[in-house]
Amino acid sequence: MNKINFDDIIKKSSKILITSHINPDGDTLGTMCALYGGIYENFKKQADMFISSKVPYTYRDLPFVNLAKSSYDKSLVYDLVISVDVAAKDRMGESIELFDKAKMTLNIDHHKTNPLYGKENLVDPSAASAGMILYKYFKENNWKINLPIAECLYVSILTDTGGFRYENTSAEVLKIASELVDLGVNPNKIFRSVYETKTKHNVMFQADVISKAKFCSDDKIAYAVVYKKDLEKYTSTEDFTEGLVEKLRAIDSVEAAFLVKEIDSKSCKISMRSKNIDVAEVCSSFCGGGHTFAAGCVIKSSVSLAVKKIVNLLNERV
Ligand SMILES: [Mn+2]
Repeated sequence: MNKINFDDIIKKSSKILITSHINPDGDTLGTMCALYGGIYENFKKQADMFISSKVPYTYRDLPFVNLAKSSYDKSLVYDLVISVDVAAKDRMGESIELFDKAKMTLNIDHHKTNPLYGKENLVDPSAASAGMILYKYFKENNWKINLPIAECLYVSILTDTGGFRYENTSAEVLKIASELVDLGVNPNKIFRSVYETKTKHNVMFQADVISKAKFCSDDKIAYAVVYKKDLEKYTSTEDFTEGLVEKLRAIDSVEAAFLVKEIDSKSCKISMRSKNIDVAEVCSSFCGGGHTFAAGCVIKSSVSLAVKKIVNLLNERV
């Protein structure tokens, strides 16, 4: 990981924007909000925050998240734009224009497929979440971490380790989580807010999608499809597909699972999970990427053709 002098960059910048990635998750939002809080607490500077959509229901309690906006004046030139947990520039959504125009850019991420697109890059693929990288930077550089900042960092780590269950849950992850608890974070309160407040509609919707899942290669591959018309029935900001693909991967025979979300008749979004197969590599065939056992991509084809293409690639690997 590069050694950069982020403190100096912040001191020199008066207009700062922090951007999360499209379809925001707990890591990108938690890291963005922790950085917002950190910059305010330590430098008394108020950064702007970009979110591509409404705040997902799951993260409604995250400190500072309601200050994030999904539109900024395109003519603005920021001194500094920081992307967090954004694996590739095109995952920024509309903030990419502001990123490209900024005088300085910093890319804080942990995806192994990250091409180091920032002028400065703080990228560590061994980190369990982008928030872990930020926490370590805060500690090494003696940033004050107050309770709201600690809560944001905790959400980043909690969600990217699947609630401290995935293979990236190392001793270091638990040590940092414990340090955040020492700072006042209440694990039960955050767990309930993030994981145990689904609406009835979401639970019923997920049960319906799972019940229609398909299996192939002796049940080593599982997949499910969410059609646009089904998702449109729900107007909530809740992410109706969160956790779905993990449920398919949990099936004992399954080696690789994927969820296909129809965007329109010619494109669909894929989330892929595996137990041993490198799905970041599979997704990179479609210009996507991510982590070894959790990756995603967008395929420019109908749902049925996308399913065929992925099953073919996975078949060679299971
Ligand atoms: Mn992440």
